[in-house]
Amino acid sequence: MTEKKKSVLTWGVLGAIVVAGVLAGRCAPSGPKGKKAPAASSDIAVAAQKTYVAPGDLDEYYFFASGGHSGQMYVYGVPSMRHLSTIPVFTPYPATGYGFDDESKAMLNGLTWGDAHHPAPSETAGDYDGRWLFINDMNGRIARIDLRDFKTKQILGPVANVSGNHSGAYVTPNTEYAMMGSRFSAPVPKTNAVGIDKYASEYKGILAAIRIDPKSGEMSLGWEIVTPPFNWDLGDAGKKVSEGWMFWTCYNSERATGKLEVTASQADRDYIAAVDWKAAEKAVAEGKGEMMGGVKVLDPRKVPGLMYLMPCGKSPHGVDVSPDGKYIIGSGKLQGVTTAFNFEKVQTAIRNKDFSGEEDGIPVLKYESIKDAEVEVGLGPLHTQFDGDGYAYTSLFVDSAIAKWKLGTWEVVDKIPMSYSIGHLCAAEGDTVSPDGKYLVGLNKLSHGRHLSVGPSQPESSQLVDISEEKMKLLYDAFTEPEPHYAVMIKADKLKPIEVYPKEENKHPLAIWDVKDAGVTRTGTEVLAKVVLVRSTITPEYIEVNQGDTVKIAMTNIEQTTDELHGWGLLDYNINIVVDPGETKVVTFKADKPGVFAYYCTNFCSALHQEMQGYLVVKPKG
Ligand code: RUQ
Ligand code: CUA
Repeated sequence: MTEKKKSVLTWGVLGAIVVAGVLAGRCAPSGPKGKKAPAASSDIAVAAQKTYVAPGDLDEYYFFASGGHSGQMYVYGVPSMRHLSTIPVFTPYPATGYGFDDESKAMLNGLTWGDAHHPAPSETAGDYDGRWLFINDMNGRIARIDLRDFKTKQILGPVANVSGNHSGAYVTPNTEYAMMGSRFSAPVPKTNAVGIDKYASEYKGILAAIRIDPKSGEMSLGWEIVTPPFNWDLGDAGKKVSEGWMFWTCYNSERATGKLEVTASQADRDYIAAVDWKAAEKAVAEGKGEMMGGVKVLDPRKVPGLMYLMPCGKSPHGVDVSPDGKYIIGSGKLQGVTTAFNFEKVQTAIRNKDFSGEEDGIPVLKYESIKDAEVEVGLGPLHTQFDGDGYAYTSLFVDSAIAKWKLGTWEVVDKIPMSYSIGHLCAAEGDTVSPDGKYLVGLNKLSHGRHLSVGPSQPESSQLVDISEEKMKLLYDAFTEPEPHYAVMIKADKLKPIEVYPKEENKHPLAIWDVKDAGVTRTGTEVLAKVVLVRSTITPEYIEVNQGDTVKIAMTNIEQTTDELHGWGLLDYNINIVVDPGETKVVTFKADKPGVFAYYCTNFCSALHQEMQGYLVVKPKG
């Protein structure tokens, strides 16, 4: 915010906010059942000022939250917490026509939902570089969103052998790989339908690396590692001193089946896997590994030095590497402490073969030898993020709070309650080599009573916390649709999104830029209609085909003006295309229903938007 704007805020808006704050104090803000004590009016005024983004002003950060089983990604601005956009990824989205045109339909490949969990921005030298955003889907898939236009460009998978891909899409510090892993171990290959009674011996876990082309971001199969049938949960890539290593948590190291909340809680510890991914790369290059389902699978027994197990509190969830790469933070989900493992000690233990056992030939490092501290953060530590001043922030699900603590001295310096039941948290660039501090968002699992009631299907609450000072301060409650599991916050000036597709970049073979070129051609029973969309006409206004024809409509929006989108809706054929300025989209369908059907522009585009319409006439057979 500029100084000038700030002073305007201080004397103008802030005055009004202070009054509002005093009023709010008097009327007691409606908390759950009205029992909550009102915040001091000065706190409200400060919070309001810190989150207020004046009309026309822009937010400082992009906040990308996964949409869980909605299959989408939500985009917010921080600090306003305004919802700016929804990026459809694994689910068709009529609002942008995603999943209706030939290209996006092919990408979804018949699936109509996904469970999208953990977004991971591309990195250069461990810092977000603003190019792409990767996100995993439980169904063995991973997607790449291009941050130049905020569109999903590629979906890879379902990847062979991976089952219940929860433990992705963590990227390595120079975006060499995005990761995957099986949460639901299964026989490999899955078609080998061995009964659950053979779980402990015949079912396998898989950890997988997806290769990313450094220029284009194109993803391809990398390699996989076969593991005991643990449930691989979350991960993080090593950075700086630990660069070249990848860490993953697991639960159910008991290899149990049935009621896991009981059966998978027998041992005192589970594990964090430490994988030397550069060694994996080398082993694959040397021809080690077995080809299974089109991907090279490494067996850690045959590649010594590839993988180690770090004992961790029972059922850990997040594993998070500190900005300098020195510490690996992991917690038993039901414990009151989180453990800071020391990467150097891990290396020493590996060198000295300081092992406490093994699992199917994978050495287990001695807990006492690799841990630096058990930090008394509070109950239910799930996930840790960092600021730029050497502090860590751990979400506490059971305590419903966030603990702030110091790396190195391990003292807990502050705690703030969350409403309610925080899952993950997201600090500004908080998992990079240079976190910004400033803001943190608590992604809460429950929101009851903190918003106008919308019936039983309740939104989730995301709470914005100021972490710029010693004490954390709650600034704002925002609400999202189900179900953000994880989020990332990127400095807004790192992204340079385009607002129209430049005409000269459109290389689509069916693009046309002049209404004179619009029209219908026929080859046998195949009809091609080249269509121009521009205010306020769809040219041609009339398309005639015969019943049974295969109709391909290629439409180009020839606008080069910001926000001038046009749509092409054909209700009777369930077709809904949205074309951005400068873009060409194609839809192919069989004209199997005879009759007269109107098509029309679905996006409000001009005073004569309503006139932007036409007719498809399908002449009956015979
Ligand atoms: S994540 S909270 Cu913890 Cu994939 Cu769901
Ligand atoms: Cu074009 Cu409305």
